[in-house]
Amino acid sequence: MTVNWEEIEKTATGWIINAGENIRNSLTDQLTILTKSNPNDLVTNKDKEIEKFFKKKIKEYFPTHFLLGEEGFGDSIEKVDGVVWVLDPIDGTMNFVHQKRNFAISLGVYENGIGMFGIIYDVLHNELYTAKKGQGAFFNNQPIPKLKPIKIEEAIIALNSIWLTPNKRLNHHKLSDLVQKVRGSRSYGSAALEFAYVATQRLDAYITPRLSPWDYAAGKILIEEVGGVCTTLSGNPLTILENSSVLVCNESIFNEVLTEYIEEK
Ligand code: 2AM
Ligand code: CA
Ligand code: CA
Ligand code: CA
Repeated sequence: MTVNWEEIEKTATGWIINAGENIRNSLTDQLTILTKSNPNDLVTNKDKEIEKFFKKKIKEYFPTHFLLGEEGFGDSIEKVDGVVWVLDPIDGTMNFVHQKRNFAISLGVYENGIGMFGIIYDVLHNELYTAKKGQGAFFNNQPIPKLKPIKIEEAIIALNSIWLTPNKRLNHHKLSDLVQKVRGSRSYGSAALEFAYVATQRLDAYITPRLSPWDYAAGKILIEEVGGVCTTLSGNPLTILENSSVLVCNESIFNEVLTEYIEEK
């Protein structure tokens, strides 16, 4: 099967811009809000609507491709073979519901497990991050420069403050040491945007013990195209087949962050 990546890129970008416009035009509409795994894990009718829109379009335009989507309207994927569209229709649903900003549509298109094209659309700011394997990363179609080395004392890192409290996944004392060592810490509540911020050097690292493939499918391609690093919190590669912990990092501080400050339980 020969894949026309230019066509995928053009078509997917058009669909994402349309979906974003749809969201921006409906921000004052009444949302139907449901909870998923716990009372703070939200999903709305918009998340589902956008994923269904992609499902319909992909089946129509690219019938041999698969869709792996957060809301479950896509295919159940057990192997990485073929072309898989990994979609998070709204990344940062809590922000979407409560703040009406700081959420994104995230799409990574993979071929046989390799990330080929990634796109993260910051809907409220109308800002588009794209990446093509081996051809660089772009912010609103302008090339994003390669990441410059930094010192850990001057780094700004992103993490959810819950991981600084006693928890079952990470040694929170070590992470607190990191927060004290670096220049600043932030929490944006959208993994895709946090990837995009590390890729554009607004952040220098993002640490999270629990993400799903649709949270990082696009971000992984973006960060690798600017010379950044993205692994599990054990330093292993990420796959689109299972949930994972994630460290996204400027390469110059990657080893230090991983070995000195991260200890998984
Ligand atoms: P979501 O908004 O698409 O669910 C919030 O810190 C970040 O973690 C968001 O990118 C959010 O994606 C993601 N996330 C992954 N699993 C989650 C869960 N069980 N509950 C809330 N956010 C989750
Ligand atoms: Ca969710
Ligand atoms: Ca998500
Ligand atoms: Ca989501």
